[in-house]
Amino acid sequence: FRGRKTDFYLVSLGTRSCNLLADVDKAVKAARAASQRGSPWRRMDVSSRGRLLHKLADLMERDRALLATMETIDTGKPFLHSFFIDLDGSIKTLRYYAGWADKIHGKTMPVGKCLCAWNFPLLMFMWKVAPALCCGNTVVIKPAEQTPLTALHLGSLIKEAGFPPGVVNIVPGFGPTAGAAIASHMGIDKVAFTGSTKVGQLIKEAAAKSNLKRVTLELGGKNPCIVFADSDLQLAVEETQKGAFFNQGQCCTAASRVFVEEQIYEEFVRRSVESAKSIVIGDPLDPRTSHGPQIDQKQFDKILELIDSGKKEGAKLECGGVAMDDTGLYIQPTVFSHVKDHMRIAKEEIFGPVQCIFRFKSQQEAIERANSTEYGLASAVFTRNLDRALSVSATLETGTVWVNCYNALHAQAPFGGYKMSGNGRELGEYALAEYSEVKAVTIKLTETL
Ligand code: TXE
Repeated sequence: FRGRKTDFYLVSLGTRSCNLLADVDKAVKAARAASQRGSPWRRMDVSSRGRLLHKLADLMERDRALLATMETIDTGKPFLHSFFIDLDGSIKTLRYYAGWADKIHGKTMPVGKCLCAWNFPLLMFMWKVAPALCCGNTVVIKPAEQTPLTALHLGSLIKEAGFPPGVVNIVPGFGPTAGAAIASHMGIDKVAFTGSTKVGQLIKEAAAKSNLKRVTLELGGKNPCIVFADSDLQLAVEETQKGAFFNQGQCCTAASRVFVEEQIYEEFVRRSVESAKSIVIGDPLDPRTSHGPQIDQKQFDKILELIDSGKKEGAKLECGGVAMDDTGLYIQPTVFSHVKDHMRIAKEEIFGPVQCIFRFKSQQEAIERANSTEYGLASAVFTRNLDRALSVSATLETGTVWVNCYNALHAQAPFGGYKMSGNGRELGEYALAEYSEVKAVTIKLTETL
């Protein structure tokens, strides 16, 4: 996969990168024109809008194998994951918002007298585009430069479904050019971004310096899992490890800090290592594979450098820790035990298949250490005690808490981060507010009711 993938995306991007600013401008103009008063998109009744979103979901179902293959070629994630997880999630998100299209309405309230804003290419596309279209907006999308294939194919499906021209505009390109042009464009009202915290800061700055466009950000995480001695041990081992290694560890929700109560620590580590060693690594297009390569050389090098820092700082490398010999950008699933909070692997987002296991003594200590990070995206609690599950969930400073499960994401449930993991919420009813303006119209009545 190394090298071959690079050739692929240069073919699709090469001819476009020369005039990106003009392309972004053209896309914004097309989106603005498509949302003009009187345009087919503005005139379309809300149930037809919902029907179009359903039609697009039908076309994605028709092209499911093709889209899953493209997603695997772009990202290196195993084909069965693309087919069952990414496609399933994208189609469900579309159908969920298709159902909302005719249910968005204002509220009337009586008042007294007064004067009176790359790791999952397809899913990220849908998490943003489906609620935006559901609310009647027009959109400009820039897929990550590493992974443009599925977005481009979706462009043709959007046309085939019958969305009016200009409603969805796809501009593949690089961050500092196309991405920056979008963030500072005067003709864009809102930007939704998924990526690194550093770029999230640049986007907010550009938004503030241009037209104060609204910004929602879904950024990094250093997500804690707290495993109590009273939990179902095998379930906790399996879920936290899936959380750490899913998508080759390239998840903003990766279970990157696993805190285990001291009584079960050694056994938890033993079972985690056994499980990590049984993972099938290989060609992601082969359906038997459960672990593919990393996305690109830059990420690959960053992960190995962080693994090295873990060894140097004194964490115990239990398994993995190295690349597979010259087959591509593959890194063996890696487990570190005896990780301490001050180590780089405990603080920085690794974005690779590295599980870090910590030991704790008391509930209070586990909560404090879990919260002592600049991030606040997701967390998990493993216990059979319902009271404890609820009270610990309430104190964790993260937008999502999973109890006795991991990565349980649904189109209906809001997703987003506290602190430097981002602003705003995606999915569920909450996302609708991010893509609509609220207007209060107050009418003075001449007759009292
Ligand atoms: O991200 P970037 P990179 C984290 C993860 C990873 C690190 C770096 O820790 O190791 O970020 O990854 C666009 N203006 N996540 O370098 O640079 C770029 O084109 C506007 C977490 O790939 O943030 C791409 O579309 N846009 C994460 C997107 O930003 C710009 C997902 C992501 O690239 C831009 C990915 C600019 N100046 C990485 N510069 C998650 N939250 O899941 C770049 N971009």
